[in-house]
Amino acid sequence: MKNFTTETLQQAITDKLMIHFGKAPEDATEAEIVRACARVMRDRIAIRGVETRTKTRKQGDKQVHYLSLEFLMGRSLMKNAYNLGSLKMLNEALTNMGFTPADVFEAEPDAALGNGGLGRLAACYIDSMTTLEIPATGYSICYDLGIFKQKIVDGQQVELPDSWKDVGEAWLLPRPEDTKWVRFGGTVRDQWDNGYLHIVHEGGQVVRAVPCDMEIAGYDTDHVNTLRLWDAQPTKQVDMSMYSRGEYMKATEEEAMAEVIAKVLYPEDNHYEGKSLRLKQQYFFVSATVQHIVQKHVEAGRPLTNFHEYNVIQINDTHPALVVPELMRIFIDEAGLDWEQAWDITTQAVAYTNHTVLAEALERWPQDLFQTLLPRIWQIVQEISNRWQAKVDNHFHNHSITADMAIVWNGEIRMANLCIAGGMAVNGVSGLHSEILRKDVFKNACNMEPHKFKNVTNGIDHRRWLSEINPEMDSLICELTGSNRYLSHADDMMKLDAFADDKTVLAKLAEIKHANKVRFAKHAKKTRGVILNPDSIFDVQVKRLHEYKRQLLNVVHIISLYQKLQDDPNAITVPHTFLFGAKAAPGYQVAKRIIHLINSLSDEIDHNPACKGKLQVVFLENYRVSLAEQLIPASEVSQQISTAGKEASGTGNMKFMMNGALTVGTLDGANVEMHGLLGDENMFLFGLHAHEVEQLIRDGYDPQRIYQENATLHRALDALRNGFRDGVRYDDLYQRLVYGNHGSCADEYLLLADFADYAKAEARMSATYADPTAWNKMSLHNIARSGLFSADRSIADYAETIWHTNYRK
Ligand code: CR1
Repeated sequence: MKNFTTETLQQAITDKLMIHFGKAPEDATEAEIVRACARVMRDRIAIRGVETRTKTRKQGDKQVHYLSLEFLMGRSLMKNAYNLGSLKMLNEALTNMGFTPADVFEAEPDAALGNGGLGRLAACYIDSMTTLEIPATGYSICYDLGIFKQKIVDGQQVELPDSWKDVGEAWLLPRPEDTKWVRFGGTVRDQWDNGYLHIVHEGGQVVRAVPCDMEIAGYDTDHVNTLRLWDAQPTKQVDMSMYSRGEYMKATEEEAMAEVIAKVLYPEDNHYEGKSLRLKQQYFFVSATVQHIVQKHVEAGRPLTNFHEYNVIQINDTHPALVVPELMRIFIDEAGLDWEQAWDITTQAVAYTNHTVLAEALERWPQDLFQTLLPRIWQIVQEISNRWQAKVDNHFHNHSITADMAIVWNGEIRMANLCIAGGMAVNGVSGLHSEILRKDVFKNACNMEPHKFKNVTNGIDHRRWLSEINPEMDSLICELTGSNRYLSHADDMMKLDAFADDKTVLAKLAEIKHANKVRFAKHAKKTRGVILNPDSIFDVQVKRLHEYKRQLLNVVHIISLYQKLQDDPNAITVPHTFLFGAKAAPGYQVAKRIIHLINSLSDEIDHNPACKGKLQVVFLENYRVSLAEQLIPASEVSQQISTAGKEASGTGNMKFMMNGALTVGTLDGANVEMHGLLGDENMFLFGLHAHEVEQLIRDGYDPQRIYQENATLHRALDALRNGFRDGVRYDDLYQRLVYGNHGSCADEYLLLADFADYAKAEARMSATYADPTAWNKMSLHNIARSGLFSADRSIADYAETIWHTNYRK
């Protein structure tokens, strides 16, 4: 199909505006123009989608089904125009119509159907699967409300609803003809029918799952994939007989119960919430998806015995783990296969990605809740569990190993063990993380079935996270590498290494960074009224707020700098701006206190004349994909300082590296691979290694000793107790670090143990910053070697080692 020209695009947008809103361009609001543009793009992609599906069907290609409770898509207008090769035309068309393109893009709400890394990863992966022309479908829930909007009021986080659909709906294509029905509760019984025993599951509540598809265009390809978002709707209409009897509430009860399933995304990141509504969400989208996949396979005229040769189901963490018993249910109850056949197919079709080793994030559903809500699935899970346990017993003859690997144990269903038993592959998301899974978290399972355990290091969509958001850098890379080939072959960026001693190139790099900083400063002033100094170091920590990510370590270090500056006004020679952005889960009190602390400190420093032009702390409200897109190209220092062994991979780290920021970080997650590419000389590494963390905890960690011995640290921590200008004291955080509180041991994440080394790394970083040539050279090496972290590479790894599908090379 021919590309848009500026004229055809302008005409198409004008037509949409008139048809949908009855408006001429000059009368349209920005929201209306966004919707009109989205519809035009959507139509174009939808046509290609039909062609892709026809081709896939004809060729009989194996399909990938990527299930995730989160897809953190962000904005789509610029992305789709970019992938369709129409971004330039769109900019011109909008300008011709009297709009400022940047304002139009800015008016699109983020589709924020995710919390953080896990959801954003799914979004990057669906882009790469499409670009690599793998027939793939993403499946999730069409939440009404995405992750909450964060407002800071008196230094504290307040959550507001995020209704993204008003405008965002323009991307969605409802497909009521593909509706599925999902049953909750009810009873299960056997029934004889013509000599055959049947399972009858009846009663309870049936919810309708209606697909709303978001079509995904790839880069430089006609291939289109689909992100299928299931919306929940009641089966029964409002009961008018009840209504007419005056029982208004009761009449709408079923309707309300169904709709609540797709109402809101759970805002916990890296944390398990054992709520019944969450379990309903999981089964709702899993059941609808599995029904759909099996139906398509059967409709293609194929026997179920070769299901796994044509389908692979990748589950993003354990949230979609019910895929395993749901496949079994459909194969056995609906298709009449016997248990062995069904299990054989299932265990060859499913693969599981683990994203965390944090104990509080591992899903374990209480048996009674599970049993009531999903009676038939519960029966199947029990049988899976019994057979698995027999196998384990037979292999190890060891009670404690049997207990460790059990699926149903002590009145709980352990979802990770279910995934290991029911799948053909288990992968971690970085080298270190996968090693920890093999040697520690899933050690016994790995002993029994070592072939299942793999690693696929995470990656990011470098077209969005570099080329699209940092256009000057994109031009420079194209110029230096001789073409734009790097967009589909990210390792082409390696060619930049050859320019490490080229003064002109280094100067150009610095110029681009500075211009990005100026642009961000303008944006921050306009949207938040914050004044930033573009001649200071932009030292950034943006990610979800979590104790293991150690924002508090950063804060304590800043306090120590602040105190140093009070003793000696010349202590800081390079002006330093620390930028934070983070949402805290609404129920995570400690995380909320840390946000409050950052704001108190920011206010304190702002009011201290000795800090003027030298030290500033800024908390950026409502950190999200679209803010990251503005901030990352302007960042110089990337803080990746989690306790070693805790951050499975990190993906923000990759985005910063790719945009030339230098990392201050621990040897954790994908930082380890980064260090392998960069060496000590191109990043600022500090802190305990994962095995040392283990060792220290085994030997008995004593933060009080460190507190007593390190005077700088002692003084900085004391400042927490005494509080700041705004009168707020942080004795609770002080207690948590030095003595432990609320049932937590003292300094669980070893901030004190790593403090001294962290301060040294920051000092090395500041000293290097004072030498622009050295800095720019490091920055260049970072960009050059970041190609490994392209999501295209990750997806190629999945295709080769787990999915066994073809892909565009
Ligand atoms: C991890 O914490 C990783 C992403 C994506 C997160 C982070 O280190 O980069 O997943 N884990 O793999 C998570 O959300 C539920 O677990």
